[in-house]
Amino acid sequence: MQQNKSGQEKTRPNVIVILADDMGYGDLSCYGNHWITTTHLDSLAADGVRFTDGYSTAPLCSPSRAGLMTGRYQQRFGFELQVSSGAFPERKEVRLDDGSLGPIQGEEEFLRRGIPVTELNMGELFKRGGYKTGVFGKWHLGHGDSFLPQNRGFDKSTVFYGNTSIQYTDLDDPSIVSLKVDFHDELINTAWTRAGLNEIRENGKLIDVDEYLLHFFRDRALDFIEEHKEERFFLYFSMNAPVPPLQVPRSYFDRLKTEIPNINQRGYNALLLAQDDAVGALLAKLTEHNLDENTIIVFVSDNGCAESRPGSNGIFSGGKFNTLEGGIRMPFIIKWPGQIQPGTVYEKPVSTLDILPTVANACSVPLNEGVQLDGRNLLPFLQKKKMGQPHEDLFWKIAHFAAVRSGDWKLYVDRNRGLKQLFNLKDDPEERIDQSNIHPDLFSTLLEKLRIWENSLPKKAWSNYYGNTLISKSKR
Ligand SMILES: [Ca+2]
Repeated sequence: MQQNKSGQEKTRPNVIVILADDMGYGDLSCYGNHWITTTHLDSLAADGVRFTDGYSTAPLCSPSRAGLMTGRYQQRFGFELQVSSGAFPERKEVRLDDGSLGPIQGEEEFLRRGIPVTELNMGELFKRGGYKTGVFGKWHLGHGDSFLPQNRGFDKSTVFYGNTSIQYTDLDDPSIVSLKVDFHDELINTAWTRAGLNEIRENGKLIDVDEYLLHFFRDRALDFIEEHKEERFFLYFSMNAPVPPLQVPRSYFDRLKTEIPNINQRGYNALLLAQDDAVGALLAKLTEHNLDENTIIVFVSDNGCAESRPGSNGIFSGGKFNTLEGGIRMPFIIKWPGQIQPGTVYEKPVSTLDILPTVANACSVPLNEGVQLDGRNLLPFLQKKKMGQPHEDLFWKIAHFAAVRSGDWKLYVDRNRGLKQLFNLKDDPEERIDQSNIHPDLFSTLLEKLRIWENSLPKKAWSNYYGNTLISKSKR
């Protein structure tokens, strides 16, 4: 083990950030899923803190990941929208992630999209701070040279660059159940394929994968822990689940035969179980090497479940693409033995922005000097050393959607539909009762806060068509 002068290296914890793709608030049993028991993810909550009001910074993959990885509102560097969705952006952008037809944009346009090098992500910070860094799974933060994981702080990367990659390429194999569950399945060139950007690359080199992809990424993450068990490591396990294309090992599917009669719902929940077991394998590996006591584990999802899918956003309205709670409120858990009291339930609003400052602080990893983070170190709040709340306000903006969360109140904006609404999330978590007329002063205060925040942002660095095709299918 490397030791520095103070011996500090001995106690600096490892960090594992586990990200789910499109998992809804209600998909884990510790967040109310009654169909299945997600034993391992629930155990993280039992051993650490479960956030009831944890948010991602966007209801969409790339921008949400840009906020998570930098600890800054992604709009601060123009990263409001998806970097790309097509497996073959060099041909054309046939469809966008919302399912709508987008303008034709060539490869040159896509190559310039990503997190500017002036912003440091968690991989870069932890590498600088003396950690071994690895990312396994979905990247989706740009595929121009300067945006690739191997050029942005990750010692080891086994990833696909695009939005989704098929879990299992042999569709005739009876051991895997493949189900078409929503709009995603109709995306030409982006779903049910592992081509173009969705091929698997190890440190930038194309590799063939015959295994079930989630298990392949799990095993690479396990290898990474094994390889660096004597050192300090930062592991970003960016799982390609439970997002469609929905393919799941039949053993999981059959297990739910009697409990869940609906085939799509059964398949989706089976995938949640497979995902939970992948997390369980990581936990077992930590225990095997006696690393569990000195490893911080963060689990969160990047955005809510699309409303067209058989997943659950709990009681919330909306879902992926919009800034109603269903799109942005996430299952969010942190386990840190010895520092966070087991079984803590924290109810004040927190954000994926907080992950970077929290883990960097825990590991004495220096931050990007001169750059103001939007996230806060959550530990003093969780340990009740700091009273009050980490955030007075949280903001969202994506295409025509925006929102502000301020205490129990939420301003919701859908500019395409001319909607500006005020909800009290404590009494009305489903965002049904607009109180803008009952509390006009508060309403205008939040509108003004949003205006000031939006005015503080630079122009977005690129535009995507963000249509209403699917949003119009919204249950509201
Ligand atoms: Ca996503």
